[in-house]
Amino acid sequence: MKTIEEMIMEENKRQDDYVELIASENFVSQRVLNAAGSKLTNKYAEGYPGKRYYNGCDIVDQIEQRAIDNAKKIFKANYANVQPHSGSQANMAAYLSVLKPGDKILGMSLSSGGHLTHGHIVSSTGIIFEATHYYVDEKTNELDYEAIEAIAIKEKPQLIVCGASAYSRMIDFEKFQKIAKKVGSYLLADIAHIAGLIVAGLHQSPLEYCDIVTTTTHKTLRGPRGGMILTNDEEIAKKIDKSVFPGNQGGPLVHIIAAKAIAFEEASTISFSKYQKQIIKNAKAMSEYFLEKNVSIISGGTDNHLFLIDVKKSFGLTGNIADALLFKANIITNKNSIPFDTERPMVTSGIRIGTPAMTTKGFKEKEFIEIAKIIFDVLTDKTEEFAISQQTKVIKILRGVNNDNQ
Ligand code: DSN
Repeated sequence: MKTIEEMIMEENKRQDDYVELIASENFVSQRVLNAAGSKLTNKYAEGYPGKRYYNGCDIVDQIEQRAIDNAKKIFKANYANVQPHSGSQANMAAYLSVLKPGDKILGMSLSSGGHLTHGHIVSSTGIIFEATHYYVDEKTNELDYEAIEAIAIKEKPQLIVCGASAYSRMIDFEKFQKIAKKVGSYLLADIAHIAGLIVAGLHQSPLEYCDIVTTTTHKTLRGPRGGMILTNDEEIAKKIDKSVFPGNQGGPLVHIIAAKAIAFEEASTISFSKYQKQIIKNAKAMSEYFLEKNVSIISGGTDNHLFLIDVKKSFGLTGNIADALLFKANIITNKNSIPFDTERPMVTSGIRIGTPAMTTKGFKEKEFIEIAKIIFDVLTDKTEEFAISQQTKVIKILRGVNNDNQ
């Protein structure tokens, strides 16, 4: 039987041998990795810096305070809670800080690009709260703020969620704020996907417009797997603290909090801003290649780190078949529902492509266009034999670049 250590070595090799285009994944620096794998994992620290339930927390107090200070600095926020174990837990803790079970939330539907925790029926957020949804416009596949306002007026939610997991256009938080004000609801922005772009000033920041902001720390932000909640409202901040601990979690993962502190420090550098700019340039270059080939891109392009291909319309394939074929060519994408998809979520009509991870590995427009060409050829040919024959080319492209995050 293989040991876990052997399996970790195999996973390390897998990460070296595949082109990683899952929009929510990234490769952290060695410093982040060292902190996440440190002896801090041995420590219990229920509570907050200076107010713990156990002794021996003086060092982890300093670490958590550093993570909080770094987060506040990069997001220009008055408050940060760095304890949520994940984006989903950040969302639930944030909801329960200002809502009661049974209250109504209004979020973006999953097939339009929203997240399960924005009130989908299979998520506890759709079970505990009464959830309603808004959709992208059927023609443009972009957010239609007038339509969202009409739904908000009709539904009168206590909280509106903006933010997405599969939406390639800018989100106008100011317009959402106007809608929330009009219907008297709280406004929460889930910036899990675009957090790094916001830190680099490449996307409008929601802090000025939203009551609460949640995020993961491991996507464009390039930190360890985890969540975080931000706000500028002093009263809401107190409620969030209580809702995270003891409301939703026990002891924080202090090794991960240390890794978050390092990632936030890295995110304050000029090289991080350059990296974020390159992510967008790469996504644009790749999507433009596909558009030239008459491939159907949802909403006709991208302003951020990802885009969706309608593989049914473009290649006569379902998302699950397309991502399986690409996997044979050592290219990892994920099947993804597209707006108004008629296929089930395990099948789908689309694939989602993101550039953050391979931009970290050093890919520029040239490499992304080379990969786009291979994707186009594999999905046009449709045979496993052809896909497998492309592996050598993919690995050659991978070996030709240097990771810029070590
Ligand atoms: N699973 C994440 C994503 O891929 O977007 C969202 O939680």
